[in-house]
Amino acid sequence: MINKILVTGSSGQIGSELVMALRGIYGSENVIASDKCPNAPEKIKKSGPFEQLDVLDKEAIAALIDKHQINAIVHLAAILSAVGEKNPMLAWNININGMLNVLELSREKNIKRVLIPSSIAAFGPSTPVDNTPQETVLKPTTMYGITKVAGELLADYYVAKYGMDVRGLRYPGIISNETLPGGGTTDYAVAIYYDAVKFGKYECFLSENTMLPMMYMPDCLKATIDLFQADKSTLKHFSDFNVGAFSVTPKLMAESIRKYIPDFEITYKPDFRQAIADSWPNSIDDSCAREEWGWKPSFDLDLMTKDMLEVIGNKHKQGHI
Ligand code: AKB
Repeated sequence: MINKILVTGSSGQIGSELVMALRGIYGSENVIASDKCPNAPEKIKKSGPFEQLDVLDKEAIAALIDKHQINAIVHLAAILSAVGEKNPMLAWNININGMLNVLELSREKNIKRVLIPSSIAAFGPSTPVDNTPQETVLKPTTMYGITKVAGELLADYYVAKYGMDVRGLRYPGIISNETLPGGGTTDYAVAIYYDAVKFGKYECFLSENTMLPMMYMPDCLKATIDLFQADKSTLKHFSDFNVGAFSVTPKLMAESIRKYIPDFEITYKPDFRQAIADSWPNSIDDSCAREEWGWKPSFDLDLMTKDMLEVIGNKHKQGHI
């Protein structure tokens, strides 16, 4: 039975919300949040255990596993695409060596289940762009993508060679209103909502028709937890599930925002992140996730826009942003 979960990278965009969701299911004391940065969000620190942890420090991870009698790990600590292109060796080191520390310790200490996300960044310019299949060409052109492909292969290797239970899903761009994303190419899709509320305008670092797969945080949490809890016997894949929700361009997102903020203005000033976005798919075929563990998203673009603007609008009124 899974009853003590360690989450790495718990102060990040996904971690800060996933920890709270997992604590709701498994009990606050049973979900150990950890992050390299000692300043965890207040709600994480107040609601349960938090430990400072650098995933490159294998001994420190081992000590935490022993201290808390961890038997499952959700490994979120990673460098994202844009930061990874600015510092490729940092991305390689954290994403590969950090992951190997988690996989090796999981093997040594008989950790029952490990979840390590991958990303649409595992795909590259030679991958079919529309309705990208589960099994397809994986030749990414970013260091982040290279680490994600290697990560998927490593995870499957540990499953096949050691009979371990390692799972993962290829996140699209994740949009949320609690913790800002850190250093990705899809970050515009969060910033646009904050700037729409605060300034009524946004300058986008991708061009207007750049189509990318995206997902709202409630669906991201659902996908992650559903895969984490899925009955192993139903899984044919392990570490590389495509998961989709909707696809969107900056222009379509601006139109969705104008339904609520009619004067919203968007301008475009593509930077180095355009080349990254251009190497990723437009849309994702997630039929394997649907068949093997019942994946089904709840939010489309307009439903998400309504919720994002409500939540961020309230934060703005209360002077929090
Ligand atoms: C990024 O933009 O780097 C991430 C991702 C798609 O994995 N959000």
